[in-house]
Amino acid sequence: MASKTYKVIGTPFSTFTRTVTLGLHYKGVPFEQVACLPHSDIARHSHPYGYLPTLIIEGTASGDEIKLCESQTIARYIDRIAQGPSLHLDVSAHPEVFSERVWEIASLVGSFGFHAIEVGVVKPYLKALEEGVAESDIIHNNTKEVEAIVEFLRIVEERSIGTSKFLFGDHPTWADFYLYPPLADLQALPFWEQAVSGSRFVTWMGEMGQLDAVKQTRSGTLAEQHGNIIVQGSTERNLLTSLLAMVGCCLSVAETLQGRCSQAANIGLGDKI
Ligand SMILES: N[C@@H](CCC(=O)N[C@@H](CS)C(=O)NCC(=O)O)C(=O)O
Repeated sequence: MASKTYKVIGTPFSTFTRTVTLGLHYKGVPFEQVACLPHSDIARHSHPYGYLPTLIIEGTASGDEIKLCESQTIARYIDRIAQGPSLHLDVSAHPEVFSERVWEIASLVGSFGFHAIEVGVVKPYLKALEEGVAESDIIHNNTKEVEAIVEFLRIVEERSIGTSKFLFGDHPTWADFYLYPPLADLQALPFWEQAVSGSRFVTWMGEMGQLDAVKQTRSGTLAEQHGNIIVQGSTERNLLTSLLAMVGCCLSVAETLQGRCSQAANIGLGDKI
């Protein structure tokens, strides 16, 4: 019987896609990555709502191609096919901590952190830069949004093991792999110090940066591309436009929901949706 092969559908720019590729690299599972945008033909063909990522499994016993979507589903599958190295809490080292905390953080990142960082700060920053607003003004105008990130990180900090190298001990867990991609985007922007100063995330980011899986998934991310904006000068505007298009694609529904919630809040429906 042929062995299974794996294809990840999603641009490296997508933070949820990076969570999955971090897990695959960390566990040494070979895969091919198809770097497409959300709602592109291939994304729509792979995911019922055209989102990223999807994992396509070929070479199954039935000969059928299996498409798994939703990053937490894919994470469970990766754990099943490659049990080690573990991306879970070591309960023998930390019997006092509920192991479900790892998934609590993963879910909080998906539901709140992604929104606070990507919709709240990354996209407005790139948009303002593209419109020619001075960076000092952008920083000044985003104080409230950065405060929301500080609050989110405080929530993560209080639910993780404060004294450990990674969020839940001396090896990374899925919680670290969910939090890292949006924080790596933030680290590329001038809000980073304000957002993390005095928190565990300053050293945590350094520890994460040493992981081979992190190095292997950097290409094509905002952190890498943003470096090009700074050094390339004349191509800056084009690059910004394409980065903005990429972030915009990755956030279209999140933004619509945000708009709907704030309209509802204006007419007093905030607590009903
Ligand atoms: N719950 C999904 C969320 C995936 C997600 O939001 N992906 C972004 C790219 S990072 C996307 O496809 N966004 C499309 C949109 O917002 O329309 C998961 O965990 O896989």
